Amino acid sequence: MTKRLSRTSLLGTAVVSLMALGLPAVATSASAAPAAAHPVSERTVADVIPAPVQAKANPKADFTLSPLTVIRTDFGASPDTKQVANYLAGLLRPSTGYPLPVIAAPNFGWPAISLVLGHADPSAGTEGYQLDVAKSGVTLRANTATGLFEGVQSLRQLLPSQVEAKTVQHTKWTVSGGAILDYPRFGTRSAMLDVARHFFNPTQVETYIDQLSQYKINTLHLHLADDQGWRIEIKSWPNLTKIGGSTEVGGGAGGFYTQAQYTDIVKYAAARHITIVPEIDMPGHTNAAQASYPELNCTGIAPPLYTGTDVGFSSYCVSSPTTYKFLDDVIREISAITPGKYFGVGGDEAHSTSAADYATFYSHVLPIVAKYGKAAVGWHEIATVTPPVSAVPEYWDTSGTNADVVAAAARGNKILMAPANKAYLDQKYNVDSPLGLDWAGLVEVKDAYDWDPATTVKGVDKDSEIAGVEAALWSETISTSDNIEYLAFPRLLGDAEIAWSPKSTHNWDNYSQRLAKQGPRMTAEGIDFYRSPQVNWQ
Ligand code: TNX
Repeated sequence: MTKRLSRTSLLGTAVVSLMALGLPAVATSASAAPAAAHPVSERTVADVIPAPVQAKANPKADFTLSPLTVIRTDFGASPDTKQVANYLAGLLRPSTGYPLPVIAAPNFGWPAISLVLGHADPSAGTEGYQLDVAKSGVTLRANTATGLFEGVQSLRQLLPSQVEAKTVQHTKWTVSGGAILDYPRFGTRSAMLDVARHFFNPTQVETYIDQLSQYKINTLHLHLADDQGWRIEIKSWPNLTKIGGSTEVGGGAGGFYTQAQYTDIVKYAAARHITIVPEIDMPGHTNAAQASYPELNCTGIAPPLYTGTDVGFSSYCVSSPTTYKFLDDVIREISAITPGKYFGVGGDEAHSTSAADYATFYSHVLPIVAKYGKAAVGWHEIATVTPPVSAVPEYWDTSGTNADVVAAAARGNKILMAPANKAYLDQKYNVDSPLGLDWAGLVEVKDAYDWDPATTVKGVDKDSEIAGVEAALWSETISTSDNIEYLAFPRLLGDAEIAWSPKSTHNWDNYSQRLAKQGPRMTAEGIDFYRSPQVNWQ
């Protein structure tokens, strides 16, 4: 704030004192006068991704930010609400260069973006919001701070794309006029990041969290252990990270999160209304742990570290009590630093574990998860062991038929949908894609959008049977943030829309036009996205 004032003062500004109102002084500046702007008609409230439940554009009600604009919360607003207000100010200040003070006071009629907790339409529920843009100001209402946060994500898309720049831009900061009433179709709008095949450091994860939150994703599933790496400190089993964390696919140095770093990631995500779901894969995909401790192998011999990309060759020793003492420690330590209600128990591709052993294994592990206060999420194979109804099987296959998943849904388990031929962000876009795998087929931007969670598994066709959607990014072929961005963007936006928006809004032609308008936004943000020829990019 001080910096901003001194910068504008140097430009010869008039400082308008609002001290009488208890407001910080705000600078106005002739040099801040708008330069050529994109016509506001290029974007309307109906362009938002994910598509809102209701959006009524009113071009006569555009609001323009000025150096005098304030971000207002109610007097006595909760810390959560203030956090959203400060987050919004943090988004808008760098590119506008405006002070945008956050104030908690009644509205005395100054030009304001008001964040109001409560008094939202009841249909907004716990994550929805109402956004009204009028000539005089913007009012965002929600029943929860999460709803306000999601509303802020829509609001940012009503401003010119330059708003996403990190340095001052000269444009007319017009917010498209109109009204939005919005809430999600599914409660779980998830992304999975595989930090095991290649390690991504906390800053890289936090960058992805910022990008995810922008499209109303509320869950980040971290795949923390696989054959090629163990990525989280377990204090009672230090070799897991010392040995198991020391490499990755291709033989690179790997890495791991200390518990303190993981805790910081959890907090960073929480401030963006994203819950972290930690996953430790088991009873297969376990070579890194078994290389770290010989006693986790039925042979008593530790295998070498593995840096290839095969799956299905490893298995914990199901008959050994040490396996369950180990997993008790792992689940206890991670659960203690995970405020979210879910713990990921893996369960996929256990090709080296017999079906009987698989069932025995989970009869030990699922009660441990419950003992530490968590509910299990597992790849859909866990449906075969009749897990408690609190468990969420995640459907990843492509066939659309799975009797165990249908039976689990009938028992009351909610299913998370991540069909690999639609929602796997690691599949190639086309034969020439420089990154990605193709075992589930090529997944162009249209494929990633053209699906419905309620027709993904035959027999699981009610929204009430479905937890939501997960866009999964496996990392066999990727190792940098640019790589993440290239595979995730823009397909992630399709998954975000499928998870959030009412089915009635589903329409490729309309979506692809809205997606095209996200191009300049992603560019301004520095997101290295795939410019699919299926989209008429702006
Ligand atoms: C399958 S589908 C896997 C992962 C791989 C991925 C690559 C599933 C639950 N497991 O082990 O990384 O394919 O696309």
